[in-house]
Amino acid sequence: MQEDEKKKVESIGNIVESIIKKVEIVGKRVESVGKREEKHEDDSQENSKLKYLFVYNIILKMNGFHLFPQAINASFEKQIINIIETDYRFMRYLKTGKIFYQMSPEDYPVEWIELLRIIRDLHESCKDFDYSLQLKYDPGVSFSAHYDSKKRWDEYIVGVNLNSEAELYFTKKDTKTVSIIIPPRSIYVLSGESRYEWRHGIKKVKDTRYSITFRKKTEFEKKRDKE
Ligand SMILES: O=C(O)CCC(=O)C(=O)O
Repeated sequence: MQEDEKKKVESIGNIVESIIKKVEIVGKRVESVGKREEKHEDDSQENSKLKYLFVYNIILKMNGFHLFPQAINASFEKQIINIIETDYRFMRYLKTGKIFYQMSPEDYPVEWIELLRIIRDLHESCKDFDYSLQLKYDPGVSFSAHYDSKKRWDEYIVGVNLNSEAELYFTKKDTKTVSIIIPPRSIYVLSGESRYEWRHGIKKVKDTRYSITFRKKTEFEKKRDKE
């Protein structure tokens, strides 16, 4: 590479790095605003919903990623965790340390129906989910970066983050990793670029964390189900 080309690449690298730093700072600010707001938690989430959607979409410049902090209230969160902890119908233990079980709509508890209603209200494209995956992360457990299968799942993937905050990170070849702290009781959406162009993962959690991800099956997956 020519010397001046190298310099250009370096200076672009510096710019990207400074943008990422800004994203991290904004992420921390959003988090602390979130914490302050939790103290005054009530059921009218309309304002914060719009604010967070704006911050993440504009600053991250990652098309298709949405984060909705305080999407559910603390008592509903407790109810959901209690179900995950006590419903052993489908429980499996993974080598990675995660505990997980999958569900189809016919097995959804009523709370899952309510969750789907909340999700639909947050984002109109998040509907017709016919698969849910429950995960429990003990402290120190992580989920390495991956793409969710295009073949098996439709575009919109929704994650519900419960009990503790988590660091959700995105990686892409030749691009610096982007990390976002997602607070407990938040809901995130992966679609578009954030779903297809970036791999996502969860860094080792500090405290026990639960997540539920909702997906919509593709025709391929529906056929596979029947076999
Ligand atoms: O626990 C999470 O929020 C992430 C789960 C995930 O990435 C997956 O199920 O593919």
